Amino acid sequence: FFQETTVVVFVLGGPGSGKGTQCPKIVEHFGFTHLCAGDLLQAEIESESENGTMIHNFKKEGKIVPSEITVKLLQQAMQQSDNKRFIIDGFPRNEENRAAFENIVKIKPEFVLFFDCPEEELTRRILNRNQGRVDDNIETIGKRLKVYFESTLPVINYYNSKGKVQKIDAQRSVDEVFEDVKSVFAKFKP
Ligand code: UP5
Repeated sequence: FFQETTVVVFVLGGPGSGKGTQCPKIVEHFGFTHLCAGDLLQAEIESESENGTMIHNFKKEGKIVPSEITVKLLQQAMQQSDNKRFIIDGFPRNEENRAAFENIVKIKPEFVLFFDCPEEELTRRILNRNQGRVDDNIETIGKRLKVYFESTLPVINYYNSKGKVQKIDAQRSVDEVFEDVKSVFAKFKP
Protein backbone atom coordinates (compact mmCIF):
# COMPACT_ATOMS: atom_id res chain seq x y z
CA PHE A 1 0.00 0.00 0.00
CA PHE A 2 2.66 2.50 0.98
CA GLN A 3 4.92 4.00 -1.65
CA GLU A 4 8.66 3.56 -1.52
CA THR A 5 8.94 7.27 -0.89
CA THR A 6 7.12 6.98 2.46
CA VAL A 7 9.44 8.04 5.27
CA VAL A 8 9.03 6.75 8.82
CA VAL A 9 11.08 7.94 11.79
CA PHE A 10 10.59 6.19 15.13
CA VAL A 11 10.89 8.39 18.22
CA LEU A 12 11.92 6.46 21.34
CA GLY A 13 13.09 7.21 24.86
CA GLY A 14 11.94 6.48 28.39
CA PRO A 15 8.61 7.67 29.78
CA GLY A 16 8.93 11.43 30.30
CA SER A 17 12.01 11.81 28.06
CA GLY A 18 10.24 14.52 26.01
CA LYS A 19 8.89 12.64 22.98
CA GLY A 20 5.49 14.33 23.15
CA THR A 21 7.12 17.73 23.71
CA GLN A 22 9.52 17.58 20.79
CA CYS A 23 7.32 15.88 18.16
CA PRO A 24 4.98 18.86 17.54
CA LYS A 25 8.08 20.98 16.90
CA ILE A 26 9.26 18.50 14.28
CA VAL A 27 5.81 18.71 12.67
CA GLU A 28 5.98 22.49 12.66
CA HIS A 29 9.49 22.76 11.20
CA PHE A 30 9.75 19.76 8.93
CA GLY A 31 6.21 18.93 7.80
CA PHE A 32 6.01 15.44 9.22
CA THR A 33 2.77 13.92 10.51
CA HIS A 34 3.01 12.97 14.19
CA LEU A 35 1.53 9.62 15.17
CA CYS A 36 1.73 8.95 18.88
CA ALA A 37 1.05 5.27 19.59
CA GLY A 38 0.05 6.06 23.18
CA ASP A 39 -2.47 8.67 22.01
CA LEU A 40 -3.98 6.32 19.42
CA LEU A 41 -4.42 3.73 22.17
CA GLN A 42 -5.88 6.35 24.51
CA ALA A 43 -8.42 7.28 21.81
CA GLU A 44 -9.44 3.62 21.66
CA ILE A 45 -10.03 3.65 25.42
CA GLU A 46 -12.12 6.80 25.17
CA SER A 47 -14.17 5.59 22.20
CA GLU A 48 -15.25 2.62 24.35
CA SER A 49 -14.34 0.25 21.53
CA GLU A 50 -14.32 -3.49 22.22
CA ASN A 51 -10.62 -3.41 23.12
CA GLY A 52 -10.87 -0.26 25.24
CA THR A 53 -11.05 -1.91 28.66
CA MET A 54 -8.19 -4.24 27.87
CA ILE A 55 -6.00 -1.36 26.63
CA HIS A 56 -6.85 0.65 29.76
CA ASN A 57 -5.71 -2.22 31.98
CA PHE A 58 -2.43 -2.62 30.08
CA LYS A 59 -1.74 1.10 30.37
CA LYS A 60 -2.55 1.19 34.08
CA GLU A 61 0.00 -1.59 34.62
CA GLY A 62 2.59 0.00 32.32
CA LYS A 63 2.43 -3.09 30.09
CA ILE A 64 2.84 -3.12 26.31
CA VAL A 65 -0.42 -3.62 24.40
CA PRO A 66 -0.33 -6.56 21.91
CA SER A 67 1.23 -5.55 18.60
CA GLU A 68 -1.73 -6.46 16.43
CA ILE A 69 -3.78 -3.69 18.03
CA THR A 70 -1.13 -0.96 17.93
CA VAL A 71 0.12 -1.77 14.44
CA LYS A 72 -3.43 -1.73 13.08
CA LEU A 73 -4.06 1.71 14.59
CA LEU A 74 -0.79 3.06 13.20
CA GLN A 75 -1.40 1.59 9.76
CA GLN A 76 -4.92 3.05 9.61
CA ALA A 77 -3.66 6.48 10.62
CA MET A 78 -0.95 6.34 7.96
CA GLN A 79 -3.43 5.28 5.29
CA GLN A 80 -5.81 8.09 6.21
CA SER A 81 -3.08 10.70 5.86
CA ASP A 82 -2.11 12.51 2.66
CA ASN A 83 1.39 12.98 4.01
CA LYS A 84 4.23 10.60 3.19
CA ARG A 85 6.43 11.54 6.15
CA PHE A 86 5.64 10.22 9.60
CA ILE A 87 7.17 10.44 13.02
CA ILE A 88 5.94 7.52 15.08
CA ASP A 89 6.29 8.34 18.76
CA GLY A 90 6.56 5.76 21.55
CA PHE A 91 6.67 2.75 19.24
CA PRO A 92 8.08 0.07 18.75
CA ARG A 93 8.36 -0.69 22.45
CA ASN A 94 9.56 -4.29 22.20
CA GLU A 95 10.88 -6.80 19.69
CA GLU A 96 7.38 -8.07 18.97
CA ASN A 97 6.23 -4.52 18.08
CA ARG A 98 9.24 -4.03 15.85
CA ALA A 99 8.83 -7.28 13.94
CA ALA A 100 5.06 -6.81 13.56
CA PHE A 101 5.46 -3.33 12.07
CA GLU A 102 8.14 -4.46 9.63
CA ASN A 103 6.11 -7.53 8.60
CA ILE A 104 2.72 -5.86 8.28
CA VAL A 105 3.44 -2.28 7.23
CA LYS A 106 6.61 -3.35 5.42
CA ILE A 107 8.49 -0.13 5.99
CA LYS A 108 11.84 0.16 7.71
CA PRO A 109 12.50 3.37 9.61
CA GLU A 110 14.71 6.01 8.03
CA PHE A 111 16.27 6.39 11.48
CA VAL A 112 15.36 6.20 15.17
CA LEU A 113 15.41 9.41 17.20
CA PHE A 114 16.43 8.40 20.71
CA PHE A 115 15.93 10.75 23.66
CA ASP A 116 18.47 9.62 26.22
CA CYS A 117 17.60 10.71 29.76
CA PRO A 118 18.59 9.42 33.24
CA GLU A 119 16.01 7.54 35.27
CA GLU A 120 15.83 10.10 38.13
CA GLU A 121 15.00 12.88 35.67
CA LEU A 122 12.29 10.75 33.99
CA THR A 123 10.64 10.06 37.33
CA ARG A 124 10.86 13.71 38.37
CA ARG A 125 9.26 14.94 35.14
CA ILE A 126 6.40 12.44 35.22
CA LEU A 127 5.55 13.14 38.85
CA ASN A 128 5.56 16.88 38.07
CA ARG A 129 3.29 16.52 35.06
CA ASN A 130 0.11 16.20 37.09
CA GLN A 131 -2.38 15.84 34.24
CA GLY A 132 -4.38 13.03 35.72
CA ARG A 133 -2.94 10.22 33.62
CA VAL A 134 -3.86 6.78 34.94
CA ASP A 135 -0.18 5.74 34.70
CA ASP A 136 1.47 8.83 36.25
CA ASN A 137 1.74 7.55 39.82
CA ILE A 138 4.86 6.33 41.60
CA GLU A 139 3.78 2.68 41.47
CA THR A 140 3.06 2.59 37.71
CA ILE A 141 6.12 4.71 36.90
CA GLY A 142 8.34 2.03 38.41
CA LYS A 143 6.65 -0.56 36.18
CA ARG A 144 6.92 1.64 33.07
CA LEU A 145 10.62 2.19 33.69
CA LYS A 146 11.22 -1.54 34.17
CA VAL A 147 9.42 -2.31 30.89
CA TYR A 148 11.41 0.43 29.17
CA PHE A 149 14.79 -0.92 30.31
CA GLU A 150 13.91 -4.58 29.74
CA SER A 151 11.95 -4.36 26.47
CA THR A 152 12.43 -1.04 24.70
CA LEU A 153 16.17 -0.50 25.17
CA PRO A 154 16.88 -3.78 23.32
CA VAL A 155 14.94 -2.39 20.32
CA ILE A 156 17.05 0.78 20.43
CA ASN A 157 20.19 -1.38 20.66
CA TYR A 158 18.99 -3.42 17.67
CA TYR A 159 18.63 -0.30 15.52
CA ASN A 160 21.91 1.03 16.86
CA SER A 161 23.64 -2.11 15.61
CA LYS A 162 22.24 -1.23 12.16
CA GLY A 163 23.66 2.30 12.45
CA LYS A 164 20.18 3.81 12.55
CA VAL A 165 20.05 5.53 15.94
CA GLN A 166 20.34 9.31 16.36
CA LYS A 167 20.92 9.76 20.08
CA ILE A 168 20.03 13.08 21.71
CA ASP A 169 20.93 14.15 25.24
CA ALA A 170 17.40 14.82 26.53
CA GLN A 171 18.37 16.10 29.98
CA ARG A 172 18.66 19.71 28.85
CA SER A 173 16.12 22.46 28.23
CA VAL A 174 13.39 21.92 25.65
CA ASP A 175 15.03 24.45 23.31
CA GLU A 176 18.51 22.96 23.63
CA VAL A 177 17.16 19.50 22.88
CA PHE A 178 15.31 20.83 19.83
CA GLU A 179 18.50 22.41 18.46
CA ASP A 180 19.98 18.90 18.23
CA VAL A 181 16.74 17.50 16.81
CA LYS A 182 16.84 20.15 14.10
CA SER A 183 20.29 19.11 12.95
CA VAL A 184 19.20 15.47 12.76
CA PHE A 185 16.24 16.44 10.52
CA ALA A 186 18.19 19.02 8.48
CA LYS A 187 17.93 17.05 5.26
CA PHE A 188 14.12 17.25 5.43
CA LYS A 189 14.07 21.03 5.59
CA PRO A 190 11.34 22.26 3.25
N1 UP5 B 1 9.46 17.98 29.78
C1 UP5 B 1 9.61 17.56 28.50
N2 UP5 B 1 10.82 17.92 28.03
C2 UP5 B 1 11.47 18.58 29.04
C3 UP5 B 1 12.76 19.16 29.17
N3 UP5 B 1 13.66 19.17 28.16
N4 UP5 B 1 13.10 19.69 30.35
C4 UP5 B 1 12.21 19.69 31.40
N5 UP5 B 1 10.95 19.16 31.34
C5 UP5 B 1 10.60 18.59 30.17
O1 UP5 B 1 7.30 15.12 28.80
C6 UP5 B 1 7.03 14.65 30.11
C7 UP5 B 1 7.03 15.85 31.07
O2 UP5 B 1 8.33 16.44 31.10
C8 UP5 B 1 6.07 16.95 30.63
O3 UP5 B 1 5.50 17.52 31.77
C9 UP5 B 1 6.98 17.94 29.92
O4 UP5 B 1 6.50 19.27 30.00
C10 UP5 B 1 8.29 17.78 30.65
P1 UP5 B 1 6.66 14.44 27.51
O5 UP5 B 1 7.08 15.25 26.34
O6 UP5 B 1 5.22 14.19 27.74
O7 UP5 B 1 7.47 13.06 27.51
P2 UP5 B 1 7.12 11.69 26.79
O8 UP5 B 1 8.42 11.05 26.48
O9 UP5 B 1 6.16 11.92 25.67
O10 UP5 B 1 6.41 10.98 28.04
P3 UP5 B 1 5.20 9.98 28.13
O11 UP5 B 1 4.99 9.79 29.60
O12 UP5 B 1 4.04 10.43 27.32
O13 UP5 B 1 5.85 8.73 27.49
P4 UP5 B 1 5.42 7.25 27.53
O14 UP5 B 1 6.31 6.61 26.56
O15 UP5 B 1 5.39 6.64 28.87
O16 UP5 B 1 3.85 7.36 27.13
P5 UP5 B 1 3.05 6.77 25.94
O17 UP5 B 1 1.80 7.57 25.83
O18 UP5 B 1 3.89 6.58 24.75
O19 UP5 B 1 2.67 5.31 26.50
C11 UP5 B 1 1.83 5.13 27.62
C12 UP5 B 1 1.44 3.66 27.75
O20 UP5 B 1 0.70 3.25 26.61
C13 UP5 B 1 2.61 2.68 27.85
O21 UP5 B 1 3.11 2.55 29.15
C14 UP5 B 1 1.92 1.39 27.38
O22 UP5 B 1 1.14 0.83 28.39
C15 UP5 B 1 1.00 1.91 26.27
N6 UP5 B 1 1.61 1.81 24.93
C16 UP5 B 1 1.69 0.56 24.34
O23 UP5 B 1 1.29 -0.44 24.92
N7 UP5 B 1 2.20 0.46 23.09
C17 UP5 B 1 2.68 1.53 22.39
O24 UP5 B 1 3.15 1.37 21.25
C18 UP5 B 1 2.60 2.81 23.00
C19 UP5 B 1 2.09 2.91 24.27
